[in-house]
Amino acid sequence: MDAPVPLAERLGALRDALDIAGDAPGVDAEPVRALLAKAGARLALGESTVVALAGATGSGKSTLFNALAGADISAPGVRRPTTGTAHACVWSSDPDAATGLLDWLGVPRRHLQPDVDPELDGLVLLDLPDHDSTRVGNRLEVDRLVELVDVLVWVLDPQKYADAAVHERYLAPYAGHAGVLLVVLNQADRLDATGLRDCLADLRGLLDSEGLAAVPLLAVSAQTGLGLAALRAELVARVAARRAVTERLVGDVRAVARAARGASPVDGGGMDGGAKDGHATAGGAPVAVTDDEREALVDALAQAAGVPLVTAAVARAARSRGGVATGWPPLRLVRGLRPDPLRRLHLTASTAGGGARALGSGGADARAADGRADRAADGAAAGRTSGRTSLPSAAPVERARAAQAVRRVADVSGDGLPEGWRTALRETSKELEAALPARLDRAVASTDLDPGRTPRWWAAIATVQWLVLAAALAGALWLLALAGLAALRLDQVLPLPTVRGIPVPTLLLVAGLLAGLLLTALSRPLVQAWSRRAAQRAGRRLRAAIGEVADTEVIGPLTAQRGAYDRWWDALARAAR
Ligand SMILES: Nc1nc2c(ncn2[C@@H]2O[C@H](COP(=O)(O)OP(=O)(O)OP(=O)(O)O)[C@@H](O)[C@H]2O)c(=O)[nH]1
Ligand SMILES: [Mg+2]
Repeated sequence: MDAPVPLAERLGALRDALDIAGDAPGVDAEPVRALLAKAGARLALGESTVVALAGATGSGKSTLFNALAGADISAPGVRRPTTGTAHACVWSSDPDAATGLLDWLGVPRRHLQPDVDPELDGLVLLDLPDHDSTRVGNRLEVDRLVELVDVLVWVLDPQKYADAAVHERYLAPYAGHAGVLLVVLNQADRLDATGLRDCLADLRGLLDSEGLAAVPLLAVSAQTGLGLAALRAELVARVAARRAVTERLVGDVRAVARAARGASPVDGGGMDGGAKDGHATAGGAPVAVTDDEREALVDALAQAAGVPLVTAAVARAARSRGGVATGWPPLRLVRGLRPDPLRRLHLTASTAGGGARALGSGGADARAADGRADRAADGAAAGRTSGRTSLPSAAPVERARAAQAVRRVADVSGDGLPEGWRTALRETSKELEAALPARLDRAVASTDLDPGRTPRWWAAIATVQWLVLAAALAGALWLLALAGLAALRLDQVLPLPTVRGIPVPTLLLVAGLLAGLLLTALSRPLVQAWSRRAAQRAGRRLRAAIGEVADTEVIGPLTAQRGAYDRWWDALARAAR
């Protein structure tokens, strides 16, 4: 067997658990907090051993109490019920210490033993009201004190010793930390020898079946004094060991830790949520979101963020830039008048300042962008730098796909967890998903979409374009001049040079025009290829930006929450060992 784990270590593990996941969604940390508070308070009050006599009405608690105290402190009942508030009898050479303890216990009726038997020094004996009282106050008082005392002596009597209410509610829960319990069968004088033997055997069997085999069972008679010496010896042993406080707390820690491991407010969890037998995979190997799952998420988010629209716009912008660089000069003019497809989406190819600007002309444009924008950040920023795009809102299908992908990550993160925690992860994923459109839009808006400089040698094409255009213009002017001379009947004055019979000005005009158009047509595939590359580059950058959003806004928080559950589980397992 392993060495017993000290209380301090267990309490430390509980504190760790709280630090790690006390605030995690779906974690019911309240019982852990309450126990730590109780343990702190009780340990500060010293090592006195608080023993309570508990039991049904008329079982003989007060008579037993008086017999052990050797004085009539608590009046045994002639009329039932009698004891309504707890009484204390204190054996202590340091009565002040006991006073603090009794204040904490909330027991005002106290009796100080005048001559303290050194064997019992440090014993605080309580006579409790009846747990089965018709008075609610009595029952509440019992339940309160049962939680606080170090040792519980259950006083049963021959009539009601098998009462299911006592066994289920008060005895069975201590299975596993029997050190807290002691069971006495009082009024043994009322039974004959065989009756007592049968009764004891029956009760023993019952206790054993409840996992309380280690709990001592004593037959006593408060009236005749039978068995009182043995009971006293039990108490002396516990008082001397000065372990009752820690044993009780160890029992509490184990019970609370076991219950808390599977508990969650979402499924109403508690002890039966798979906590007793332990959950198979929680606390096991860390759950990781695979690359494929991440890719699927990034795909869905990229769609929802309008990445295809943006890359198409980048391609158009690049084609337009390439056209301006290589095209026939007059056509460039027309191109220059067309709106920039990136600007229309409030996207720019500018890298200045690291972020794109909303280039909209004013409020109306900025409001149009609101489908995907963070209203909170909007404010009066319309038209100013807002880091938002004017991309249309994601279509419902895209939204749904993104939500599904996010939920998938939540499900993967919740693998092997109790249902309550899985549900809590899903709830978190919904919150994360709701914040995504604004984050994605910002990621797109701050991505550098610059198609890049057009290749240098394209300048050569531009020069040739100008040359052939100049040739065409020269031809045109020449022809115009000839037409003017013809009108004045002077066309025979100047000789008209020809090349193979074709007049040079005509040749200049036609060849110049054809060459310009041919050059434009030939550079088209070059521009196309270049713009495709620019779009691909922008697509990669956008995907990286979206991937970052997926990591920080979805995968990160969900795996962190999962990690908190695992570590909560581990810490509680350490506490419950
Ligand atoms: N024969 C016999 N009678 C006992 C014994 N112990 C207690 N009684 C009697 O049983 C009756 C009830 O005893 P109490 O000590 O008042 O019982 P209690 O458990 O304190 O009852 P509540 O305070 O009502 O919860 C009294 O009349 C006692 O004299 C015993 O060992 N043998
Ligand atoms: Mg009583």
